[in-house]
Amino acid sequence: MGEQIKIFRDTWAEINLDHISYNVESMKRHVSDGAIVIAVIKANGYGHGDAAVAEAALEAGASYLAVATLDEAMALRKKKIQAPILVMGASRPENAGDAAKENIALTVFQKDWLSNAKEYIRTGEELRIHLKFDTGMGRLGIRSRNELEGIESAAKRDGHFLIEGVFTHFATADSLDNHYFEQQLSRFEEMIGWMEEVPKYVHSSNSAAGLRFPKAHLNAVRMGISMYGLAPSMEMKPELPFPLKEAFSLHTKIVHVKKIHKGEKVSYGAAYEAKEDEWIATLPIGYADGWVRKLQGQEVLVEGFRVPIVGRICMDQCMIKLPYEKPVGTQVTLIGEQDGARIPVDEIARKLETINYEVTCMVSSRVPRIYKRDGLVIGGVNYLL
Ligand code: PMH
Repeated sequence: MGEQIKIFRDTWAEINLDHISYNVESMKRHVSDGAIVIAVIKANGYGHGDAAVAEAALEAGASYLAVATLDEAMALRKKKIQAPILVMGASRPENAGDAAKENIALTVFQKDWLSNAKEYIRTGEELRIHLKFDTGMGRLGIRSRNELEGIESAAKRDGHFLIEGVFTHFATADSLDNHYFEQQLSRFEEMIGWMEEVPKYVHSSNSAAGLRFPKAHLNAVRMGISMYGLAPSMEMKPELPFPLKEAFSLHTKIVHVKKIHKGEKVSYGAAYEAKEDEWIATLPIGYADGWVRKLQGQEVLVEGFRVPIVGRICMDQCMIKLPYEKPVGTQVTLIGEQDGARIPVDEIARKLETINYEVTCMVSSRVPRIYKRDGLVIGGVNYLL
């Protein structure tokens, strides 16, 4: 960061790193004594950018990073991120040596995996592993005492592995009905009781459990969506223990403006027809940027006023209807704040009948990310260049 970023296009996502810091600091204060914050930065930091978010989170008090794949962890190492990293998804045993070499911890839940993996770890090197328990998510993990004992003893017998952690994942922590969450937590506690030795990190909480259930903090909380300032679910919003500050915003600039006459058409299918003389502006953002076709009709902000997207969204462009003429170069905000008005990520999620997680992730790598601190640009990434 700090270097000048080259962008040849007027569409960009802006990431407010002060908000990431604030969210992490708030969670750090909120978690139980002695528990660490693991910053979840998989999927390019939920679309915000992996390295920039990692640096901000570590500076604000997170002490561990988590990603989904070994490639994501390797990408962070390449960007000189030195903090401990856990790969939470499945990795190939053939890559155990690559992970050990880069001091990346892998998730393990099969005994066979261990016997295959040890062939790939050089003598003198040790792979840190976190055992994953399936307590009810039904995705990855050890389910029985038999499996656990087999894996734990195999890992301990072999000098290539260090069991650094054990974890599980909640399926319903963001739902106000706590029944299934309680069931999963009890099962996790029961399974930990089966271990010969409890490892250094015992973790179960995602953002929802981190925010709602101190008893599930154990000694690490995996903070994903709330770090980005977004609530894990709509129903949880009224009971957040501290306010969250959204970090993501999306902007573009008008590249063309024209007046069209009553009856004239706009975009593919000629499906939009002017009802009167109308000012139509073209924006250089489309579905290849993640601004998907279903967002037709969604409003955007121009000088703090809401105006609609009209006609079909194209691959690289879409059109909006203006109340009156605006010059080329006028900034348009698709997500975030402008002149006191605001389009939150959740509004886009609602329009798309999805969750906020999906919205920031879907803004494609064609859109550069710009990083701001104290309102000033301090760096950015253009994934194309
Ligand atoms: N831990 C694991 C194992 C996860 O899969 C996730 C998010 C988190 C922690 C962080 O959760 P949070 O963002 O709610 O804080 N995983 C996913 C997922 O697989 N789909 O959406 C979010």
